[in-house]
Amino acid sequence: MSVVLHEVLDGGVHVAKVNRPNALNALDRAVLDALDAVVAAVRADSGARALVIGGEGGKAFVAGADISAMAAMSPIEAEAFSAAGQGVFDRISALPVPVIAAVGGFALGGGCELALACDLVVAGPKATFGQPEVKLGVIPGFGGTQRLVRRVGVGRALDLCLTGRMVKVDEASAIGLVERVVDGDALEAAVGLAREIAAMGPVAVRLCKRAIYEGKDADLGAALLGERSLFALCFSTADQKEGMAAFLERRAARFTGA
Ligand code: CO8
Repeated sequence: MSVVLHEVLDGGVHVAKVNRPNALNALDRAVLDALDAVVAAVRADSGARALVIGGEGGKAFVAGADISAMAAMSPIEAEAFSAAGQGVFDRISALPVPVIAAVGGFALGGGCELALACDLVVAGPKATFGQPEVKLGVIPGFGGTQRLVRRVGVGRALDLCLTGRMVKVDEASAIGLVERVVDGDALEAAVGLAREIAAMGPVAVRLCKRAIYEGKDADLGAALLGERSLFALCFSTADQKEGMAAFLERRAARFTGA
């Protein structure tokens, strides 16, 4: 059985589930490689509209990097493992389509970092986040110190990383770690959100994601110029013509992604 289950639902929604429930979906090299293969498949699929990442088994999204695989690592091996994880998570972030984390349980250490690498986090009632690495005598190594600070700010990132404490879903939502809290199944809700986004103009969705990421760390003037260029680029698409015509004709748009 594969350590990452990958399926493509109708409408171009890809779903990947980390599948090591007996180890609470801990990330070892095989899982990282399998996630990377999913990312490559999504990138190669011109019909892809979104990727949802979840964890199998109900109890955990991902409970961290695999501690048994790390325990005896040399510094060189640890650096290579960190680089491998950072590389995969960077490629997840860089996907042109939206990536949604479906967190139904523990998202700790590398699991919290995986959620942070996604564009949106949908969390169920039992979702629990944290960066407990200090309890193990190490620091986050899959982007946690950097993506967390960018997401929740310096004070909150320090609070989480220095104490290693676990954060329940309400606090995670309040500090901006989670975009949507749902009562039911996080994966189902994340797929629903992916479908909602997939119904929008596909080129516009990609360009919107690009505008936000390319502009967020830039000077406002340059960022607005970038937005203006991407806005203008939308007018080269059939989707812009269809979307606006459909509005004026009071009917649903039929986007083709062209
Ligand atoms: N790695 C390996 N195995 C794990 C992990 C993990 N991170 N988490 C859980 N497991 C395994 C347990 O060992 C146990 O296996 P077994 O049944 O064979 O004994 C099984 O999953 C079930 O776990 P528990 O019995 O512990 O379940 P509980 O309900 O009692 O507790 C917890 C659940 C609280 C989630 C607990 O399992 C826990 O604290 N897990 C570890 C969480 C953690 O510390 N995560 C951070 C790891 S470090 C990290 O992610 C760094 C990322 C950057 C790496 C950089 C590269 C060098």
